[in-house]
Amino acid sequence: MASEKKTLTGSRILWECLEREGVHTIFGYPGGAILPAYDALKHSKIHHILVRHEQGATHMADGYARATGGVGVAVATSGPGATNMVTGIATAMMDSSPIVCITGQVGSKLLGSDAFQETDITGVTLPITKHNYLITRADEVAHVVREAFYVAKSGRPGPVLIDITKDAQQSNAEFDWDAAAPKMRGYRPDLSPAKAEYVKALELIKNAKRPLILAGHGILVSGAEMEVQMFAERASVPVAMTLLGLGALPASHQLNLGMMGMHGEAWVNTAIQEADLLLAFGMRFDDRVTGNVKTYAPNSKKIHIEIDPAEINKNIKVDVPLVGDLRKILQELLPHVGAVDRCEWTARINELKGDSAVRDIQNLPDSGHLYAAHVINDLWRETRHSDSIVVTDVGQHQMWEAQYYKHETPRSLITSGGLGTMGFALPAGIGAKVARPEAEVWVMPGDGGFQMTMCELATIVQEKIKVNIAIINNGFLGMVRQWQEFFYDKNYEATPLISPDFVKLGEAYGIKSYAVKRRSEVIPTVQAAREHKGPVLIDFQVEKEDTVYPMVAAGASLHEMIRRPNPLMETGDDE
Ligand SMILES: Cc1cc2nc3c(=O)[nH]c(=O)nc-3n(C[C@H](O)[C@H](O)[C@H](O)COP(=O)(O)OP(=O)(O)OC[C@H]3O[C@@H](n4cnc5c(N)ncnc54)[C@H](O)[C@@H]3O)c2cc1C
Ligand SMILES: Cc1ncc(C[n+]2csc(CCOP(=O)(O)OP(=O)(O)O)c2C)c(N)n1
Ligand SMILES: [Mg+2]
Repeated sequence: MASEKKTLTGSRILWECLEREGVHTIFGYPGGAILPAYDALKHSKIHHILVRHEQGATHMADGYARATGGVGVAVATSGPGATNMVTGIATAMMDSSPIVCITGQVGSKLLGSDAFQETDITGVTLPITKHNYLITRADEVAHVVREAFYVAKSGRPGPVLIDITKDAQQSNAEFDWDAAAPKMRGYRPDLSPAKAEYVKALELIKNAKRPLILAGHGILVSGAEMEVQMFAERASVPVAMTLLGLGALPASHQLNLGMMGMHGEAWVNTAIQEADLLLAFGMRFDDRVTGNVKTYAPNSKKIHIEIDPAEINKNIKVDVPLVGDLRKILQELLPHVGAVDRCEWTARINELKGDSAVRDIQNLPDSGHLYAAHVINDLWRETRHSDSIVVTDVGQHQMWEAQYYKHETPRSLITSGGLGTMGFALPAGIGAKVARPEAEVWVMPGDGGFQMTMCELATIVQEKIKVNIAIINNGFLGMVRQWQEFFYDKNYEATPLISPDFVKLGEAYGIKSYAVKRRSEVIPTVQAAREHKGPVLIDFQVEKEDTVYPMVAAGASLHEMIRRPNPLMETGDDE
């Protein structure tokens, strides 16, 4: 669009800037302090999706961002509308997801007077946003919005909040898009390593006998999937994945070892402990990944490629930090990386893999019990050749999904990793489907997490959003029950959970709904859901007291994993 100056209200400038940023859909909930902006939507092409709770709006924006890499937008009123966004903002912050949250605020003259629905939301969200702004004048809107989008998506992405007073929305200002271009002198998202660091890294790579790539979420953010695969193949380096990195390298790739960490594969964790060189690509050594840091990978040198300097040496001391964009750094490294024979190391890893059959649940005979692993593995087999996205909630089902759904493509798993936010799946799944309407979206919550945001079923119906919902219903807050089983003498305090009849609930919203209790029913029901044009809800009633194996207990060393006792004795009920 050609640059021209025109006089508009702050509200109209807001939407016009969003349009120019490429936004076509926003997720929100109105109220008094944001009403001028809602009123001005009539002048805009932007589609507004009415959510049922502002937390849902933030997770939808987050799901939208994670499905595409673009910026998701959520809108709320002041006070309770804004505070309802806090969990979603913190979720996006922990997982480096670019969202922009716009909140109405009381009139600028009332600020600080405890006016009706006044909350200092910039104060509240200061530690959980990458940056936030309070706008009190219409002439600030354009440059703040442009800056907010730039900050949200550049460097290490993250959430940005814009709080706009009611008078700033209502009053007029001259709108000049070009003049509002971001100019941020102190903000440097484009760092790159010094030449000497590259030399040191290449030396370590050349001399390593037992190297491992730790593949993280930064690969997806950077769009470095190809470069990582080329690096791994050229130097014959096996690859271990973080939860948020899954899909960065196809699960079926021969160098892909699977997930690391607390519920990762035992052979992956042991390989990390035995490695002599760790190449951390866009991952931040979360405590779910390292176990006890004192005993973490004691014999290895470490190269950390990471865009955020604050992550270097934060959890794990590294030998060579390469600070900058992963893709660009790998492009620099690749021409200097040569082929190396790693027969011994590969043989050792294959030996470690040898005892993995204990988790091969898919090949167990049908005992009449329905396990979450069966459901997830069957869902994977049915959807593996389509462009599908699974959006999980938090808990046992999340870990089983990571273990049994083999992600072949980037951004095909969307999950809350760092904050572990229950209630994430349904709204984030809505956001993902809005962002990628051509994709087949499977929302996979537990019975606990689903009940935290199930109000968004109405959003699905009102907006005619085709998602399939696979509730993994075990009658428990399963992951907490598992910790009680292991560490609190099976004292199941506050973890047994009753739920409504999910089929009736779905039907009350006009959603086609099924209950599945037997393994033989899984595939036909998944097929029926895929064929149905509208949204579908499936209540998978699985084993109540199943356990996620293997597991590193909190504080234990990474290789000290609790293993499945016997594949045929899954639960107390079974014995
Ligand atoms: C119940 C539960 C159990 C869990 N168990 C496990 C487990 O067993 N295993 C596991 O792996 N996780 C597990 N997690 C998830 C874990 O908590 C972390 O969220 C996850 O390990 C983080 O992965 P990451 O470091 O790859 O991603 P992030 O936390 O998103 O970090 C990505 C890093 O990449 C950097 N980055 C971003 N963009 C770029 C770029 N362009 N170039 C370079 N760097 C970039 C960022 O600055 C950041 O440091 C679990 C979570 C829950 C809720
Ligand atoms: C908002 C929130 N509250 C509490 C927790 C702690 N928590 C982690 S997993 C879990 C149980 C989840 O239960 P459910 O959704 O049924 O999934 P399951 O583990 O049974 O698969 C709880 C309570 C959390 N992660 N998020
Ligand atoms: Mg449950």
